[in-house]
Amino acid sequence: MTKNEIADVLSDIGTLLELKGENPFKIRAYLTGARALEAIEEGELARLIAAEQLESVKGIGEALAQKITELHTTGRLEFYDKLKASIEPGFVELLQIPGLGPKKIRALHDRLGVASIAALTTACQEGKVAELEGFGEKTQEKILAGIRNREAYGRRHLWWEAHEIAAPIVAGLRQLPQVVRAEAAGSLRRGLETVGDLDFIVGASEPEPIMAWFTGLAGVKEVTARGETKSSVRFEGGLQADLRIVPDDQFVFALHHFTGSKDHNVQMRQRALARGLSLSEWGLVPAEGEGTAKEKAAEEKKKRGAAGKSGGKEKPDGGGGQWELGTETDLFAALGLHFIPPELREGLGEIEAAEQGELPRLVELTDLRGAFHNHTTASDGRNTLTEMAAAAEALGWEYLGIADHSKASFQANGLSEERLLKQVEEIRALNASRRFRTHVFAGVECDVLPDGKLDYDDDLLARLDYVVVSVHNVFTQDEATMTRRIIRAVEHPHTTMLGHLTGRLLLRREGYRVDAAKVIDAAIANDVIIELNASPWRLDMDWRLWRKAAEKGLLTSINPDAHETSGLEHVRAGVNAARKGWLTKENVFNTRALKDVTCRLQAANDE
Ligand code: DGT
Ligand code: CA
Ligand code: CA
Ligand code: ZN
Repeated sequence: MTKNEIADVLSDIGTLLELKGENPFKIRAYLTGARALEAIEEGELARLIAAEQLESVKGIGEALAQKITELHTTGRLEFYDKLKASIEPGFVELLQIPGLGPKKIRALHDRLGVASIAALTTACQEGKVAELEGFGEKTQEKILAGIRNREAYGRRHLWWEAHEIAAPIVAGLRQLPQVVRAEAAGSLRRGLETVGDLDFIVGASEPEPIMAWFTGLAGVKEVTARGETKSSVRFEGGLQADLRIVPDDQFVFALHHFTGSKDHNVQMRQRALARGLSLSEWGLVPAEGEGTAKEKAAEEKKKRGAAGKSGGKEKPDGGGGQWELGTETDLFAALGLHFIPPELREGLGEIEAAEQGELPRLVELTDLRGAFHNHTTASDGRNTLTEMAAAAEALGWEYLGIADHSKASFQANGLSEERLLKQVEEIRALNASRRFRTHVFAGVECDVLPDGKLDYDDDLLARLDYVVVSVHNVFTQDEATMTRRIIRAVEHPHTTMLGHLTGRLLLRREGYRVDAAKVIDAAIANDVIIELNASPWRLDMDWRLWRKAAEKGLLTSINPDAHETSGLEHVRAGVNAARKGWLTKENVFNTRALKDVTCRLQAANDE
């Protein structure tokens, strides 16, 4: 196990012990141990364990050292397994409600006998929770809202989490000898920020062994349907998945249909009908009762033939008039369209653009050359500056922007002026040492105070390479006040980019109210970048706003907001969102080369 995985286990133990009402000193020892572990480097941990010197680290005592060693060497901990098994399942569920920590759950249990979400709902509705000491009306309302949100969102899952389940399944399907082609379709393929269920499409001649493999997957909790060519399963964690197996000559039609979206499909079918064709998940055939269908189809085919592009051909027997198309590119071409990337298939004008050859050349993951807005152990990150730099180098990035929290974010261990200046020195020294090929930019994620002022003096901000400004508190302001507050921060001469525009947490928390159009205009007017926060649970600013904003001239930066080395890879989720927002490489700041980035940051500082 890595040090961050071990730290997760220790924090988890702390939470579970607290749920059990254990001794607070014992609980704190685990949390302190987790923090201490995060602050040392991976290599250092291995060395300390080998030398049996873990106890020399401040915050790690004998008992903890032993547990860390066990986790590090075996990846397991008996004590932890037993502890987990001893907790009522309803308790763990209660932890998922925002605002409910172990202490409150304990109190609810001891004083009201609450041990499940259902019991808690009743207790809230009867007003009993509000009467408890340390709770009150407001807390009760918040808990109820949390439960309602959970119900409303409960059936959807973050794209990232769905992808982590789907990717190995697609890979596994492709390994099966009967499988010709396999793909994950649906909202996952379209890169939507949340996913309702997974839709696997397989082209194969012999479905039975594939079905058996799929329904027998290790993570499958329940098989909800099992047919000859279609099965549905539910995984641990509640995500469901449909598998459809079709003869390979239908694969393209099934893939297109089940990729959706529904709106896109409706428009595609209308387009087909207007050409005398009928498009469905089964194929593309002349529409019934349409005299000119075949002629129109033939005409279209001739055009495509002249363009010399696609490999589509009619079935040799020609009997049913079924089109045999090898790829989605052929399918689109059969309807006179350029290939439409799945991310754009939302029925928002992509078909018109594809007809006119005006689809954008969408930004790709490999276009990124670095990323801004990343945290380290200096604030609330879990990897040190050098670990983050090493990880960026391993990704082949030319640069990495560090942006730890500012002092007003005390709950995230925000940096005082002195600590920030010290970090800037460290970064300059790291760059000078040439230890990594990746250049590190010294920045900060500076809190926007409730009145729109920034959390540091201008003199200090001027010494940084760049400044991300973000709202982290007082979310309850009305829309006009919040909009004024953010615009004031955007207008600050030292602001380089605006962090997470709305502060939303997908499936957990709505964003604060803000007039996005006004903020976008202010950002453009002040040459400020608005980030596309790529954290899988943020993806903020929302993709639905990007197309228009970019047309007006807004620049974005796909920022992972990484709090550990693995978080840097979240840029992939950001690229999905950017693509859904019709963005090209030119719209994204961190596709630029190091020298161009340096140039722009310096120019902004000299103004
Ligand atoms: P999700 O699962 O809620 O995140 O969203 P999708 O888009 O994956 O939706 P899903 O799983 O219900 O269906 C997959 C695709 O199948 C959907 O995007 C379009 C297609 N589809 C499903 N039902 C219909 C329908 O009633 N009409 C049309 N035109 N297409 C449908
Ligand atoms: Ca789906
Ligand atoms: Ca589905
Ligand atoms: Zn933030």
